[in-house]
Amino acid sequence: SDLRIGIVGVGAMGADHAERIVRRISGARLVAVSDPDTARAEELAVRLSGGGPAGGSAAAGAGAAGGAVRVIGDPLELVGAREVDAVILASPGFAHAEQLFACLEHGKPVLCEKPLTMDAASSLQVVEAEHKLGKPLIQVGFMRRFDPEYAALKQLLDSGELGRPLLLHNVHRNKANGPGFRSEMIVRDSMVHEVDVARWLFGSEISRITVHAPKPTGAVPDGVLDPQFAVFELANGAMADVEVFVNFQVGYEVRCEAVAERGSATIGLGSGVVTRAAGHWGGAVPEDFRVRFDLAYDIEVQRWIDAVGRGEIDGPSAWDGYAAAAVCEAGIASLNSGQPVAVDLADRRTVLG
Ligand code: ISE
Repeated sequence: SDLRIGIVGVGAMGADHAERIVRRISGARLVAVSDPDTARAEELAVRLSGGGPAGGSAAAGAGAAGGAVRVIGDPLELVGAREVDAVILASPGFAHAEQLFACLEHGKPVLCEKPLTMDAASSLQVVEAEHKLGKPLIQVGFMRRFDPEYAALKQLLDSGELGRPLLLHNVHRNKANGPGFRSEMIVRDSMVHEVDVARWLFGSEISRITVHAPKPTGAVPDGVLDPQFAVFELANGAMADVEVFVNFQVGYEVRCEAVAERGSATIGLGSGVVTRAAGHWGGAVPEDFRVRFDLAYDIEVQRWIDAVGRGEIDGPSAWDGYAAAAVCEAGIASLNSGQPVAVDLADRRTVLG
């Protein structure tokens, strides 16, 4: 029978996941949502109750394929609710720690959007609490691992065909973000993706990070450092550079080139459909991550649902979330000091036994 999903936080990402669960994912059904903005939660619940692609009202939907979606004010009550089998956390990062502990307490599998938590210490507590249960329940929403282009790049590097990977060049641009998206968030919410990508592609922890800030774009308020340019030094000797620019104005662009001993490989060139017309040639630039990583999210969530059904997780773990948090914490320190900062990472074998 279908896994009954509750979603905490129905802003851009949570609402996108809600649509995905209702319209595209098999083996799962949306039963509850929670959001501090009750009107937003109510609107979504009404729109998605009943399930099918045509949508329908909550009343009309009762008894239809998807069933009704309940709005639960308190996110911790949603986590504990009897009708919720598994949880998607799409709340802001600062709310994650408490909600993750509630998921662990109730034994509920959880797909937690990044960042796992706001700092390394609380992320490590989450890792330890999960480890004590003896069963992994947490998957972190590093969706790029499920993007077919990133997955192909990973496969190519792992095949050894290009020899040993040496360098990774990353570009990560957003069209725009609100003035509330401060310098630390650019590290913790945006650059965190490259942190995970570098660790994952190269199969090594990041041991040192330097985050430089060029003179900011005029598109941000005083005090916000955008763009940022970071260098990661990995424990295996490889290095990665990252440009993160979250107010690029044009659209969403994520690119990555891996350089190995006998070749290089680039993904994210965005040359999907190229048209030639009226004296121009070109294609579209995606508006944001929901468009660019649409398929990655679908694959991520479907594989998560399938794995939860088997009592497993099938993706980035709480440890991956913790390691990324430790790197971002060092990254924020580096942004403030202008100096390289060593990453303080607990010993994996000591923590996980
Ligand atoms: C957002 O939260 C994401 O996760 C996107 O992938 C990233 O590009 C964006 O900068 C973040 O704000």
